[in-house]
Amino acid sequence: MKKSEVKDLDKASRVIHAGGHPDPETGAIMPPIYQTSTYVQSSPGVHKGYEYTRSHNPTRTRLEECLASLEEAKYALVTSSGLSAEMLVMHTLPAGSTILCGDDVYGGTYRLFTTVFNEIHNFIFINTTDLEEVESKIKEHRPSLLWIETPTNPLLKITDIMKVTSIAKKYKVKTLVDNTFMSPYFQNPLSLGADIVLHSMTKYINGHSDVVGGALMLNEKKVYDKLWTLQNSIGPSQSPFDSWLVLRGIKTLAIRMEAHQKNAMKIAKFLESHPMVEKVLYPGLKSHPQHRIAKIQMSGFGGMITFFLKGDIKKSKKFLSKIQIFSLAESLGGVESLIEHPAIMTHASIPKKTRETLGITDNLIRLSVGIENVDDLIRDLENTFKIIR
Ligand code: P1T
Repeated sequence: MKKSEVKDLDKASRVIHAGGHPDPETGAIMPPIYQTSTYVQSSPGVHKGYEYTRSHNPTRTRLEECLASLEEAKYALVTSSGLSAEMLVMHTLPAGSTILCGDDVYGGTYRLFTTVFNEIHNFIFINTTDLEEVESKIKEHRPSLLWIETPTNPLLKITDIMKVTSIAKKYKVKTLVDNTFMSPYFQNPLSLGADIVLHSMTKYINGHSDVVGGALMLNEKKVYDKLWTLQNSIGPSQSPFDSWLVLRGIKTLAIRMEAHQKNAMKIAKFLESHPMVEKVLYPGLKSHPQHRIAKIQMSGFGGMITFFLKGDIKKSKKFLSKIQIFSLAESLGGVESLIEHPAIMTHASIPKKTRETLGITDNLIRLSVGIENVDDLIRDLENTFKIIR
């Protein structure tokens, strides 16, 4: 299909066809893995658009084309990890910039900002779900960038992207949205007013827990050029093989996301009615504090659930050690179900006091619901509750 024809397709078709033209040389329906570090030039400086794989690679270019299409963006840049994408964004800002960042973000993001880039920039953590707080902090600190994760990791707090970006625009502040939890299938922040979208491709976009990768999508050429120059100069480009694996994984993004959310909805309701559960956080539940916003800005509720067990750290540890089908591991967004303890695992780099203020307590458990048979998953949870009772 021609690029112009792919543009008009539904997202469920674009995940398959964007960047998916047959190989011009052989007609191969699957993209070749251009596993090469360099490209032969016919005379110095004369080449076919590719000079060196750190700078460009045809397999990666196809993935970037697909990602740009899914996020309705002009440009996409694929990086070696979600965190390296974050690093590139930080380097676009002049030294001494102020960044207003959501207070509940992935622990690695918090670590990057508070132990690496705190030497260069100023970070102020705020509750981005509170619009009055956002406006007053923007007025007070005049930041260069507003950094939002929505839904947040691990508390699944939801920020109203349209409202927050319209406040930011009033003060000429750019907004970045980390869209990892929703994937481009369920949420498109650029169309809601954001300037940059970031993904850890390690999660839903690849979906098979066999690649680490990141991506940035945006519409502004000047910022894209800066990001590309930084990537080329610093070096966190993704390998051709990993880009190929993501191109393979992304083809099923639409059906995977539908399956994740169908299972997650049932599990969230099961947990909500369970006597050993104190509280469940899932954007699809009516009890979620921002359920109304979720329904408006997302086209699905995703596969992540956070719940509070009735009991202490000992009980939580026992639950996590005894469960069978859910694997005890960091990460999320793969076809298999994962379970983890944010306070000990993914968010351990956040100081205990800050964690407690946010509500990341010792009885908080995070589920990444996979696409297995949902009755098997519920039985697994039920059995584990019985064991720890
Ligand atoms: O792991 P990496 O590909 O570098 O992506 C970092 C990252 C960025 N943003 C969000 C919202 C994330 O959740 C992550 C990584 N998160 C985990 C590994 C985790 O288990 O939560």
